[in-house]
Amino acid sequence: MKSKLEQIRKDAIKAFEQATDPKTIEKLEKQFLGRKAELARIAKDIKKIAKDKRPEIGKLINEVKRDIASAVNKQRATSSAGASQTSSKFDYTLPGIAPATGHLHPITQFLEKIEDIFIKMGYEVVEGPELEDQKYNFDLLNVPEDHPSRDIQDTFYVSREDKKGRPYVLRTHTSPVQIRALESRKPPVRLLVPGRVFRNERTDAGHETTFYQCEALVIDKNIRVTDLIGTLELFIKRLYGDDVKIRVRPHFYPFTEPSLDVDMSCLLCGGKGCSFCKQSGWIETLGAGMVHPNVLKNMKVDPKEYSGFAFGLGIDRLMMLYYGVDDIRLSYSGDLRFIEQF
Ligand code: FA5
Repeated sequence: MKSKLEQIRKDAIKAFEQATDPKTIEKLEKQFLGRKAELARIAKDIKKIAKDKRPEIGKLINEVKRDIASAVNKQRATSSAGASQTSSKFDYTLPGIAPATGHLHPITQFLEKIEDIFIKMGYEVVEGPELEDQKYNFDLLNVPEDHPSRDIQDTFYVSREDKKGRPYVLRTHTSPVQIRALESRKPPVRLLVPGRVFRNERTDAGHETTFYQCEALVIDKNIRVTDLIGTLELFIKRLYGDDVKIRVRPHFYPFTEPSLDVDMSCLLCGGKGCSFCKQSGWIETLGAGMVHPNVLKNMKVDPKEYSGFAFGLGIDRLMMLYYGVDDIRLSYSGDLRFIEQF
């Protein structure tokens, strides 16, 4: 009897190990543990066994039942896990999809490079308002009300009015921050003013109605035009490398005397001429000059004691030359195919 029970246990465990689908498992369960199973028949006939052998055989019957039951459970668990894996549409082995993350706009990234260069030269970074009082945007910068140079910066006005009843203006350049910064500072100063400016422009590859400038202002004793040109040359070379050429032209700005415009060789066409540089091989990148004595006076700085230089970089154009972008309008298009390249 003992060997018979051992054989049932062996057969049952082997059968369950090979069973993969739930139906076969159910059938085998009935076959080995059901009311008509051989094991059930042996248990029923236990009284026919000699009395002294009954406890041992009874114990073995229970053990075999328990082992077969655990083989049933084990096989059910394995087959249902397998079933859920094969029926699921989700492939756990595929690489995940990285969540979309944003990054800084190329103009901001580029501005940070510029700030780094000037901070290393000892400049302090300051900011000012985008909606400006005409007093700061024009008057205190030595631009009289009826002066034609206001027309060059023909621009956007809003309904808010200043004390003289004139509308506020979306600032046309970062220069008004020169005046604002000197309201709370005394020379010597070295300031850098990054910011957004606005002009009523006809847009093309090199002109936008909204763009970025970065103003620099240095006031100290004995500051000369050679300090200005040397600073600009050092800045441009640190940014673009030693091979880039710059060209300095006389210009007129009411707030500087003398005034200059500084051009850079066009890095997009290598100086041959393209639509960005209007076929000239040069890009006008910044305006500069020695701070006009009237402006120093408006800053409550004595022009007999101090002198200074200032310049206003056109960040968009410098950024375009740096990265090889050939149309300024791409920067503000919101087109992700452009933005995602940086
Ligand atoms: C000014 O805005 C002066 N405030 C600069 C200055 C500061 C001169 C301090 C002297 C002392 P200008 O209008 O030239 O100057 O503009 C300066 C730079 O801004 C230009 O060289 C050009 O790079 C950029 N810029 C001007 N207009 C546009 C525009 N519509 N789109 C893109 N960049 C422009």
